[in-house]
Amino acid sequence: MTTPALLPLSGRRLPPLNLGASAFPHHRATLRLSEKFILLLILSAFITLCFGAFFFLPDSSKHKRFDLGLEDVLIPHVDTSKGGKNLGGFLIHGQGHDEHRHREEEERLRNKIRADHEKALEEAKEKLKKSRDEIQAEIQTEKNKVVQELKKKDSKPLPPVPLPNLIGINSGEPADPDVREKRNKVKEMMKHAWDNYRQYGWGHNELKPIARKGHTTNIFGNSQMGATIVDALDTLYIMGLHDEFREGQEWIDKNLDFSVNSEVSVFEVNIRFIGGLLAAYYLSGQEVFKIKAVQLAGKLLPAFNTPTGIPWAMVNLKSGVGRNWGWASAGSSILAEFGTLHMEFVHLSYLTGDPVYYNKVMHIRKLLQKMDRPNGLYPNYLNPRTGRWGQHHTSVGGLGDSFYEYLLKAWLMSDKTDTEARKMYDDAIEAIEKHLIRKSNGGLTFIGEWKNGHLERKMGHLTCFAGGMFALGADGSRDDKAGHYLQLGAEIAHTCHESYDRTTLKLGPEAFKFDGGVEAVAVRQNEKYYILRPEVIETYWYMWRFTHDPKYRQWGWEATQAIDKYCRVSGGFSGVKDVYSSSPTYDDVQQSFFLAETLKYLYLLFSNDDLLPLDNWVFNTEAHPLPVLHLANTTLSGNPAYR
Ligand code: DMJ
Repeated sequence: MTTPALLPLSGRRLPPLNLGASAFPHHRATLRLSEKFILLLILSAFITLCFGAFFFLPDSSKHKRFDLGLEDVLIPHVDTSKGGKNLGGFLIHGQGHDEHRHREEEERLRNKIRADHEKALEEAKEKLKKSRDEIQAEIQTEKNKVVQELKKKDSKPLPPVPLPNLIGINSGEPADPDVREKRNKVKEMMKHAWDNYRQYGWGHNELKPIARKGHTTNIFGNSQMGATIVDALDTLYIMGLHDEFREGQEWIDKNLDFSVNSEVSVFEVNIRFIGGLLAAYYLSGQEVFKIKAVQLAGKLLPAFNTPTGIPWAMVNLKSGVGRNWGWASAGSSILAEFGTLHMEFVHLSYLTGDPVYYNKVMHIRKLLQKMDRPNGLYPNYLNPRTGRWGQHHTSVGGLGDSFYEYLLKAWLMSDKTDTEARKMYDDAIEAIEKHLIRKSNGGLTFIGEWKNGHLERKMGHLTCFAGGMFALGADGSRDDKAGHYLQLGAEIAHTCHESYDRTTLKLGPEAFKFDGGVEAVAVRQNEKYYILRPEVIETYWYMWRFTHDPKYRQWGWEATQAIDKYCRVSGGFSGVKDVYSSSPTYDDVQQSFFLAETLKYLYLLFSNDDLLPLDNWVFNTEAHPLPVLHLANTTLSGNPAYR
């Protein structure tokens, strides 16, 4: 094989080599031809080697520059952590000083990680020196901090609105020493009820005054929501029990939490909690009550998510899932429940400027207006899925009562501008008078219950509130029948007083009959109980305000004494199981409405009329006073605040 080095590159022969003296000076004279040949051989081998090496060098074309129009140099790289851009395996770097900066940054990060790591180790060592309890306490403190922060976020002040006329909050002291004494007695009873709840049931919904511990029912769900505290606040306030009021306020501020997995009655929570909080806010001006009321109302809103907008009876405060009572006819919602939201919801819209609450209750009203009413009466049951009535039962007592009350009070609360509500009230009352109100053989006026075209001649303790309602609605009644309705109120008050007077304990039964020779007396054993209810005393108070007939104070005092004698125990006040028994047994429940309503109405009965005057205040169905809203336009829906 011929060596490529010996072949001409371009076809020309190579000239003989002249190696000269400069290459091999010592041998110049003595070099023979054979030596020259060997040297030539070595030289050609060297040249061949160099030439070959040239072909085996790596292909420099692979290192060609990308022309990006930048002064960047491409270096094969896959790590982008220094801030370069990776383009198909090449990292584009800025100029040299950038690379330097990246290295510095990398170093700084490494140092920081090292320092953090050491710090964490130190802290862990310190923690291990602490006891388990100390560690737990620290965790709790941290948790509390987070909760407080969340609360702060939730408690943003609401936009200010002009406060309505708040007249007669601190008045009412009677000049007559006898009346003053009676009033003081009622205040002392309130203190007894509160102090025992404070001692034995604090934070629970209600008190078991015999067992001396907390009590609750399904209407409040399964959590401790302090129903008695919220329900009692405004009574404490108007009685001047300010230390107790402050205790209650503090508990509400720190503990009343609505993010609980608890299924509550929408109606009860509205009348007791929202009504109680709003009244406490208006009386005291303390923002916390308004904020809590609005938070709670937000939790009730999912109950309205039904095909018709008629709310479920119950709602889970956490999940928002709603449902109806299992006992209600055909899965229906209850008239007295979904129809007793108006006052509180209008105030919520007024205070927040958010029409959502107002719209919910107005939607209910509009729906009811469109429906057929058998004999002009509203049945107690309405199915929220179909929008159809359930059983055709009508009552001015349980299941129906406060729906009628709120029609009248919507009108009063709007400064008599909500004439739509007044018309609905007038129509309903006319139908009730025609079909449900009768006189007994002994001359007692009573309100019976309508059941599928038949009148049941039985009246409930709950129905006794209607005496006060008729009196309250007398002024402004259709065809100038004010005298008639005041008279009707007086007759109902008389009948209900009879139901008390015909018992052994002088306390009224849960329900009483006007049938088969029986007049205003309970017949069935399970209707003979008295659970500290307010309705009869409520009617005495309204009748007193409108007539000043001393018999109402007298009847109220009889009831006060009977309650103090038969319901008072050392641990508070209890309901009794049989008002006809001379040795009654207790039900061992101090109902929250005893503090909210019964004692408040008694206190008002022995106060002057300038305490919470009825021209300025409207009491919700749980006796929580809400101020009249003097709105500019003729109907609430016409007020810009509600659009
Ligand atoms: C109260 O909670 C309210 O008055 C409600 O409207 C019906 N009754 C109870 C007390 O009896």
